[in-house]
Amino acid sequence: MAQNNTTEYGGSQIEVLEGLEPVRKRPGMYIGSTGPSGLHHLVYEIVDNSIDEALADCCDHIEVTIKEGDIIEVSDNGRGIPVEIQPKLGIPAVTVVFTVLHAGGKFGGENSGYKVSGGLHGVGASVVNALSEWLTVVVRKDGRLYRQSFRRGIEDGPLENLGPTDEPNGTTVTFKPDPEMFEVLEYDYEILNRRLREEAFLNAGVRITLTDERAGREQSESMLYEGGIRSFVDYIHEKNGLEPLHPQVIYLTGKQGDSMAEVAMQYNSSFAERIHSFANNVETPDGGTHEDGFKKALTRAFNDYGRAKGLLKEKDENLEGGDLREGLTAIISVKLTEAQFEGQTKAKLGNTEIRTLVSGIVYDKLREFLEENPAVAKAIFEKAMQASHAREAARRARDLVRRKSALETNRMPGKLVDCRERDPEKTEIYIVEGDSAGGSAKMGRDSNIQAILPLWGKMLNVEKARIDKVYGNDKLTPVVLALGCGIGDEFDITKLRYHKVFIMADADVDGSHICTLLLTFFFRFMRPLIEHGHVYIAQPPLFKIQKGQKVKYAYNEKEMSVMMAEMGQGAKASRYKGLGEMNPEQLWETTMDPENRVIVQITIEDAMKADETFSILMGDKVEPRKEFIEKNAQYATLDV
Ligand code: TTJ
Repeated sequence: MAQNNTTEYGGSQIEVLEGLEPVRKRPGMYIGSTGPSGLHHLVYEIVDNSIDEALADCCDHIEVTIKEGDIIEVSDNGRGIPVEIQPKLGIPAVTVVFTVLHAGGKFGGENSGYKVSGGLHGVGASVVNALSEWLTVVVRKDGRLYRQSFRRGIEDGPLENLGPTDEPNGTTVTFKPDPEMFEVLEYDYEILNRRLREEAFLNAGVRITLTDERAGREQSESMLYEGGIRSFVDYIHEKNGLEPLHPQVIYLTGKQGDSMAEVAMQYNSSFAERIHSFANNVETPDGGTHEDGFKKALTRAFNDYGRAKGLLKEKDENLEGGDLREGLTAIISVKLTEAQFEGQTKAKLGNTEIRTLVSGIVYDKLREFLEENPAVAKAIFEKAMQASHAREAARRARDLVRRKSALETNRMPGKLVDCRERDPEKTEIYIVEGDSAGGSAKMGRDSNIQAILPLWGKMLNVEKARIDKVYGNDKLTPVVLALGCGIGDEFDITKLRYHKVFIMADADVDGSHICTLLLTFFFRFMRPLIEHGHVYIAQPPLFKIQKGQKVKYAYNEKEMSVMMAEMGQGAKASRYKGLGEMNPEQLWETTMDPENRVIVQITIEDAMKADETFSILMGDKVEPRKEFIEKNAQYATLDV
């Protein structure tokens, strides 16, 4: 709050009144705006005074009423604003509160606990008075009733002593925002409700009642949260339908000198970070030292705990802060004597000593909590580990997309055996597993329209190799280069070099893994390729059935037995172990000849299934990854 500048004003009432003129000249300077935000700010400014009284443990109920005509009434059951004459000004203290700029909240500072009112603007009741067409304050104090009224900040008359009353102590302020000052005058119940609920969370045990008395929209809600910011976390989870990961909200608190900090936190099964920080009950949307201290300590506490308990192995890297904040809802609230709000919008706390205070409290208390709650610790740790893996995977996916310069060149992969025809509509590419199959395909193809791209030779055992490593290195770059249309958000279907893209793999487990891998890759990084129907599987036969000069091919066992029966005595069946076993003519005849071959056009559903299979193969849970990756790379809906 501002300093006590009362001496500057001397004893003259005229001088005091002049003090409020700047407020009416430049209202935006004091309340931010003269739009809806400023209008609502008037209410908070008055309520803050009652909150101060509550923080001094002298008030536990604050009532805010929107009356007919958008008149606001704020009433509390505190001690009542002092009415005795202020020696320096020669007028009652309550009059000073409403007529002297920056005079609010300075009474009884020593014994009143945390003096925290006046956050974002912190301009006090006199500013509200200056911007009100009229304002009336009623003080109930020690069985007596006092009243004073103002118009546009100027007293209607002196403070009146209205005589005895049975009512308990308290203060009531009623005001009507000045139409000359505000663009809009209508109050929004929901906006007030939201902010007052926040105040109720931030000030545990204080009941705040909001009532709308305006005709046709009468409603009222009383908000009291004994759990304070713990209840805030519960509320956020309930309101958003979020499932907590562990039963109790973790509550960490401590103080040092005049400052205190409290943190309430709980993880849920979502992936979003929901951290709200406050300084002196004012939200700090841009964070600041309190939030920094919290994040730093959270990361350190979990990593140290993980190392100590062997949850993180020697070779493992530390979990990053972001990993530990996935699915975290946290409220950080600090109270300090002189909050410094920084930045253009004063939305960031700047007091450096608060960083150390918060990080110290959070680290120590969190370590303690984790020691005492190993099951909770484990659940959180595992979630963060998953986040870490997903982050790694997403990074690889992005790297791949970013490698576009290398992928955009007209350079063709060394192993590509291209066709003569240049019109993509007429051409086909066969992506073939293994060098020997590549050799047969190269010799057996129609070199006018068919291009061959052999992949990987034989060295890749897909079952053993972590498939994500395939993405991590350059194994798929030749495919991207040969197709010519890039990947991710750079994908351009008009640059496609072959309108039919065949995946030709062995009819065995390895072969099907290759298919799965390529389809997953297309699905994630070149989805339109599938959507436009450019992708096919070329199916080589499994059996050759021969009788004399007569040769037939079967694509499965059933077909084979039927053919055997048809050909009769002397027919012999042999099983192809792989594409490499076929000679060029056989490969052409059975798998590549447009007149005879068996091909399957891949639909987006097929690719989606491949993607699922792939993820199961990888032992991933699909949904969580999906949500995570969707944020990071176009077409990359799942983790790679
Ligand atoms: C200050 O310390 C001495 C006893 O009175 C304390 C005080 O000023 N309490 C107080 C002020 N309670 N409520 C207010 C207050 C309430 C409203 C609605 C508006 C204003 C400006 C002050």
